[in-house]
Amino acid sequence: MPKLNVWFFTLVLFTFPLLSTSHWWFMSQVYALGAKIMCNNIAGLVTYQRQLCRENPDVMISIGKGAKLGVVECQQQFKDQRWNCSTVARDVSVFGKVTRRASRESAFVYAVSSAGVVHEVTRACSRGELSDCTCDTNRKGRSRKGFEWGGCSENVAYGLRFAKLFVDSREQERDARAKMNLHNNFVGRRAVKMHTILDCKCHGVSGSCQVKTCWKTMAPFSVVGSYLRERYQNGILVTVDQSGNELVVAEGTYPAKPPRDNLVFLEESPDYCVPNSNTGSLGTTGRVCNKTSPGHGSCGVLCCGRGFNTIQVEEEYKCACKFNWCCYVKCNICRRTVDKHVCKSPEEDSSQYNSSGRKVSALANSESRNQNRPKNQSRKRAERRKARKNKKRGASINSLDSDHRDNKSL
Ligand SMILES: *[C@@H]1O[C@H](CO)[C@@H](O)[C@H](O)[C@H]1NC(C)=O
Ligand SMILES: *[C@@H]1O[C@H](CO)[C@@H](O)[C@H](O)[C@H]1NC(C)=O
Ligand SMILES: *[C@@H]1O[C@H](CO)[C@@H](O)[C@H](O)[C@H]1NC(C)=O
Ligand SMILES: CC(=O)N[C@H]1CO[C@H](CO)[C@@H](O)[C@@H]1O
Repeated sequence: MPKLNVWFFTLVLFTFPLLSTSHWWFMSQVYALGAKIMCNNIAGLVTYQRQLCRENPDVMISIGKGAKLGVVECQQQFKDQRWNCSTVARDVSVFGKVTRRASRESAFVYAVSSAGVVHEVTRACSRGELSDCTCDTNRKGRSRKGFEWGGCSENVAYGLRFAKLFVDSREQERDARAKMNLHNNFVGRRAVKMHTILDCKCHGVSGSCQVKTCWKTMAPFSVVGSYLRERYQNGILVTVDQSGNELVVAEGTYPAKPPRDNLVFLEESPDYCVPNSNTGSLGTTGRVCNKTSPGHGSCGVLCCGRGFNTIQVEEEYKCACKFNWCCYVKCNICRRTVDKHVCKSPEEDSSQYNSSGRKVSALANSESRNQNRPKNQSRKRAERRKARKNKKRGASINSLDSDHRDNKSL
């Protein structure tokens, strides 16, 4: 039974078109439709979640937005990795089978989505969109540090409480996986709490700051995302202890609880190099990689040593920009052809493997890519010949480009 996934998916889909429409318009729809009907139509909620939904229909939108925020941040954090947090369209679960496995990646997905829920619920509260929540009323009057509390201090406590109630209530089992999920949800929620910052404004004659008012606010969600990414890297393999009640570090000499701010997982991850329907790995065939990067996103890492093909794609860019008085910049759209490097499929790389599927040469030579594409090779050669000819005639093949560049510097 895929936990998290179904409600997660429905909420993401459900709220996706709303992100651009007016909240109030949507809320009126919710009330028109009736909270009961709405809540009964979100697939995959457990009984307690349906109850929370009916009692707090306004919060449900933030939960959906929070789940979406988590997905977007996950994809941002992992865009140059073998596992890129890709979602699987038309699967009832957003992440396909990845989250069914108790892997490090699942740990991240749980943490970042529960963090997203805290963030969005708290934000909605600050914007006055939730009937049941106000700005943090404890932050008023004079602070110990001598400034005045003002504005709206964000009520992270409310966001934390609601996210815990809603997201954690999915875990109805008492097994190791449920414990893993609860731990990672906690890490995600705490990440938001840890990254609140003080925002201040000065008042007084010519900015003398005689009076300073401050309020608590949440850091941009990308800060939380980067923090959780680091927690992912320091994730800990755990197992349950003999009593079956506690998660303990798997590779310890004596049973030790995992540190509470580390993500935990129960199963090692696949390498995500080749598609595998059991693990939810999509493989890296066709992924765009960076030929010059030594580390993340490099062709060596992303293509798993299979090598890459170089393709030419046409790209649009702004050119011939002119500054107009006053005050805007007008540009043309130009096109140029750029080289992109995309990972080979295992089949294309078959020469590198012998019959038992083992790699023959550890050095999957990236230059070998040329052998597979004699056509493009010859085309390129022809282009080069043409370029040389043009040069002789005193005209650059890039004459169009250089014109634009000249305009730009005017
Ligand atoms: C993520 O990886 C999958 C599988 O290789 C690929 O289809 C998808 O385009 C990738 N997404 C991004 C944003 O790179
Ligand atoms: C590729 O990696 C290099 C080195 O890290 C970097 O300077 C360059 O901007 C990257 N290129 C792309 C297209 O991301
Ligand atoms: C395939 O290559 C591996 C590694 O080089 C080697 O150990 C293995 O014996 C080879 N198998 C065959 C059938 O050639
Ligand atoms: C592998 C590769 O780059 N193939 C391209 C070679 O060029 C033709 C057009 O001439 C493209 O269609 C191929 O995709």
